[in-house]
Amino acid sequence: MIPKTHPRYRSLVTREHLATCAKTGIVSLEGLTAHGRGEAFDYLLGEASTPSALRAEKIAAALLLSARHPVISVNGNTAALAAEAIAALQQASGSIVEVNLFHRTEERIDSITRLLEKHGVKVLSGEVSRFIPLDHDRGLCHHDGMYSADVILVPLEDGDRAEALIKMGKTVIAIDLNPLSRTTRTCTLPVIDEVTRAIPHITRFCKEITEEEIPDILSNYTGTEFIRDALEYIRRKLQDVLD
Ligand code: PTJ
Repeated sequence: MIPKTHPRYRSLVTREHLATCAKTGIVSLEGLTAHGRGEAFDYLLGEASTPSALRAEKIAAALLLSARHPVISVNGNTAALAAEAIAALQQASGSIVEVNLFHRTEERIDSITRLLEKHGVKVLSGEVSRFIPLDHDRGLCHHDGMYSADVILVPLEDGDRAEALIKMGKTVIAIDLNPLSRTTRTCTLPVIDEVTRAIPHITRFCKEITEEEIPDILSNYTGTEFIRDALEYIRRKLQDVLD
């Protein structure tokens, strides 16, 4: 049992939860190592949403609200960590939710879908095809989901799919704690924040933003500014320790 008084209580409980989800196949074993990498960057980012991340989350909300066909792509880690939060974001943004896995098996698709549905998410079902030109199973998606989407939110992406989706002309919002990852550098809008903080923030902004505000929110941003901000934040934090 993890004592509530432990200084790293939240982190330990999250790890325990992910380990349990790995035993049931919701999270892949590789997903556990991916989480560890995320935790390391979260440490460097102060384990809190930076002002820059909050600005990205507001822009993400505006992109989803103004989309013709917004889609949220969910993998094992995201479902395990944020199923309830995804239900709230789906409702606030009117997005379609599609399960898309790197380590794809039909069993994992089923158990992740069931977990999401238990928390109130409406999950797109039916046939998938290799609509995304990739050599691995993340290329499999639904015609009425990602294939038809104009804006796609991809939490904890594994890299090359963001690039393929951009080439298909889509606007890609990534949630990824690693400011140097290929996903972060390739996507349209990197949200450099922890997924369980980022999704509720985007949901809150979806509820707060008015239609009139959207053009202004979307008028002036580049993905690289959020990468610079995160790296600068980490640099200052390290400098404080060294001084
Ligand atoms: O469930 P599957 O089969 O689709 O597999 C999912 C994983 C996560 C294994 C797969 O997508 C993968 O291998 O991802 P990567 O390439 O390790 O990338 C995941 C990125 O997410 C890394 O840059 C991590 O820093 C980041 N990350 C990990 N945990 C979090 C996170 N970002 C935000 N919040 C987190 N909790």
